[in-house]
Amino acid sequence: MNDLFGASPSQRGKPVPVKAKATARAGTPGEADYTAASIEVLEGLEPVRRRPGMFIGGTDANALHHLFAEVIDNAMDEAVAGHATFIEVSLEETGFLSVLDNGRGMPVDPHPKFPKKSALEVIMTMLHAGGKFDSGAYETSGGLHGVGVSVVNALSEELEVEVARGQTLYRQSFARGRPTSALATVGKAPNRRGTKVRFLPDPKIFGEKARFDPARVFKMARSKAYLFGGVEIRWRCAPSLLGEAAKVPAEAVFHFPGGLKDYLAADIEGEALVADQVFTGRVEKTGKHGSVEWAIAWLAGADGFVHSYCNTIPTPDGGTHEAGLRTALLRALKDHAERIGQAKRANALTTDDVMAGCAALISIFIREPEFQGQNKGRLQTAEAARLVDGALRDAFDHWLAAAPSQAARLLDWSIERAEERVRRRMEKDVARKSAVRKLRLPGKLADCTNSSAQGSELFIVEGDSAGGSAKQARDRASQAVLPLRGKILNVASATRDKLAQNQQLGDLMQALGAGSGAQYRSQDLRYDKIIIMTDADVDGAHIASLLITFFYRQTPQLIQEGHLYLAVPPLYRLTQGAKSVYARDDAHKDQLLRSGFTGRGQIEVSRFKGLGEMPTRDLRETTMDPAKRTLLRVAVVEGDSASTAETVERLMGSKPEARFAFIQERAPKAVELLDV
Ligand code: 1YM
Repeated sequence: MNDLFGASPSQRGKPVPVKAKATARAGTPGEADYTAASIEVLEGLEPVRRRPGMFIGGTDANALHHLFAEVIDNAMDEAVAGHATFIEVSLEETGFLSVLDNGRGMPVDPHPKFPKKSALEVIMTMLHAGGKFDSGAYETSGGLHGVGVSVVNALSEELEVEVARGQTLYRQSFARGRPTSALATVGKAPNRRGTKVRFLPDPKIFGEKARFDPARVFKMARSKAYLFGGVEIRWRCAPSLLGEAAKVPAEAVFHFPGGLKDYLAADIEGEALVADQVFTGRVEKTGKHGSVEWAIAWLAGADGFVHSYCNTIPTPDGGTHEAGLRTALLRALKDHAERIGQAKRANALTTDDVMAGCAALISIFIREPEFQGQNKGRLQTAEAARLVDGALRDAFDHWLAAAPSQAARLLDWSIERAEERVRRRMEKDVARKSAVRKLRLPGKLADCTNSSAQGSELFIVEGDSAGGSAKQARDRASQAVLPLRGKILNVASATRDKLAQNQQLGDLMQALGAGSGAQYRSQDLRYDKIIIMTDADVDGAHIASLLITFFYRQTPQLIQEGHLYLAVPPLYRLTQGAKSVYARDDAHKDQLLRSGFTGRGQIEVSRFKGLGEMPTRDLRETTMDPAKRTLLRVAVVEGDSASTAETVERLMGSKPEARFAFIQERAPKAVELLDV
């Protein structure tokens, strides 16, 4: 393992965004900055083994890979702080995973509070408060958001640490968090420095079959190199762990000086973009503020994504830095629209419209980040929003101004998304409204099961007993039945208030679903045919005329469009032997009797008192079955609408003398009346 400590500090890469705490504070570089006292010790590791979920969020594959994240994050901290230039990750056939860096090396001097122990042993065997170090002691904090490498140690069957520091190589071994050897000097380490942590996760915690997934570890390691362009990450994996067609190589070196720009390019390779240029940039640390790096493109044909990071730690649940990104992009785009005289068009834009199809990577480095949520996957630090918003808004302003045609394309594209969004919401509203309308159907209505109006029929019947018969006789799929009780209100003579309060007519309107008067919408009508089915007597005719008047006054369009019908139930049944026929009215009955019917024997005549007393089969066959029934369509004679209105008013209106005059005019012709 000695030979792994290859590079010297002089090989360090370009300046890094965040300076090490000690360097920044005391102005003296290197390992002398460390004071063991800055490690705040809490307690032993027993709680970690007893309740691992409290520390790493579970014991599943995610938790297992968190162990790796913790270790590599410590090495990344060292690189980001400017002390290390490369990191090596190797996955061994035995299941051991090792991470090495060429940083300062973990401190090995005696710990002031525990003079018998080295700082290294304290780091590895004790839980530490609020991060690895006391507040302000360290610029970045990685890993499990502060739980520390001692948690990895506690959950490893075996773990060994090697430190090359002060020209000397040290080693100490542990099992399940307890030292199995003292910190030992194992040799000289001239021109070498750094830390190596090699560990095997404990099968008692993660299960016998738990193994690191090479592809996942590979991706995590490569991601770190993208997130911090100043580090080189060397990858090695035992070939036996890789399948034959493995996409993961046994060895690789990751070094991406282009940082997030390279990362995004790899992520969206082959995708068509809305604007051909990618919006990238970085703002280095200024004063006490952190630094920001981003790469953003808009995909023309695919869903977008935002991947955010804080101190190279992924924040899959977003947080304040993502919020800053969204507001910056929206505001800058709206400002740009205003500058080019398009403010009105851009007015309706929201962050969702700008973020649709937006593929964004954002990485920030700040001191003492605070994470939130079950898995600590959300950044909470409020300052991060201001940091990102400030950095991105200016930069995006410039980017838009510098490339007007790209900016125009992006603006148009976002406005289209906004229009699409408004359209979708309206469609949803309409769907919701009709769902609500359906829900509020009157209780008396026995609706049909077909949801579409096409081919559906509504039978309006008089009274509950007729309603019961009609419900039995109907075809449930296409025929609905609404029973009304007794005589309905006469619309032509009622006041508006009375009309509005009338429950029966209210039920009818609700069942129809299309509204009335100026609000009538024929596309909302829930049935194709509205069939008035009243008894074949004078009362039935009166109720039918009241209903027709109602439709004529309230929903004339429904009549004009041919939706209103009258059913023609029979008044008599004539039986001769096994044969039955039905007669519509007296004239029809007489005609049948005169013809002598056709069968043999005496003809028996029965008069139906009402639909409610008609046997189900008879009602179905004579009146409701579309294949056998007769329907009369109610129509307003074309070209004569003025006289129709006049007649309706005369017969149904509020002046009884008009009706009386009508009867008097026609009295001489009323021969039949004497018959009753
Ligand atoms: C393979 C994992 O852990 N490297 C590492 C860890 C530390 C240091 C350097 C380090 C930090 C400081 C001073 C400091 C750690 N230090 C501590 C503690 N690689 C890996 N490299 N000297 C060395 O922050 O001041 C914990 S880890 F607690 F000592 F600060």
